[in-house]
Amino acid sequence: MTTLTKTSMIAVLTAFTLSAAAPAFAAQDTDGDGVPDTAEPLIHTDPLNADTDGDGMNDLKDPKPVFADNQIKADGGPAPFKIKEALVEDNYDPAARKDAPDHLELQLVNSGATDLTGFSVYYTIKDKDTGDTEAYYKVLDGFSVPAGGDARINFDDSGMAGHFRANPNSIYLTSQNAKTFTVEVKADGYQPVTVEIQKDAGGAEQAD
Ligand SMILES: [Ca+2]
Ligand SMILES: [Ca+2]
Ligand SMILES: [Ca+2]
Repeated sequence: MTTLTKTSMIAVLTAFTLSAAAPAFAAQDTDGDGVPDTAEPLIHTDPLNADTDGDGMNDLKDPKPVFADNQIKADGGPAPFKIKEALVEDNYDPAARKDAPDHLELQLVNSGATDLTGFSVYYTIKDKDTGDTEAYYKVLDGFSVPAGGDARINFDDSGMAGHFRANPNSIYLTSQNAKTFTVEVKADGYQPVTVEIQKDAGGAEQAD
């Protein structure tokens, strides 16, 4: 009886091991955050970013993986820059001279006498119908705005300078509803500058 039970258990364990090994590919976790690639879209997180909202807590441990607290402090002197243009649709790619897929794009103009560096951004995306809200914090490594000049921040993951990764499973890209964006931009030493952007219903679009 004991032997039979033991044999049965081994059979069960073997079967379990085989079945556990079989879906190993399906359970691939590219960014190593403990959330399988196939599960990331279900919780609206990024399969290529272990900390989708940028709050320092990885997607598995984060109780709100797409809602970062605002880490931008309202301290410093008056900002010598302003947000001249803010887009979440109808983007244009000047290099390729054609429409670009919809993404968050900000044009910053620096009216000061020194180059600005040390930028960080906090932005929220609110679904106007459901009220669902996402919030992201990002330090813009390598981004600067020259004195007396301008520069653009693009959240489109194209890999070019001034372009930063955005969550592909955000409600911005997965829902057709109209949305409100609030954006707060800060340069080290200066107070943040904010802007609000409205997005029409219809969902974010790929360029033709
Ligand atoms: Ca993952
Ligand atoms: Ca992730
Ligand atoms: Ca997080």
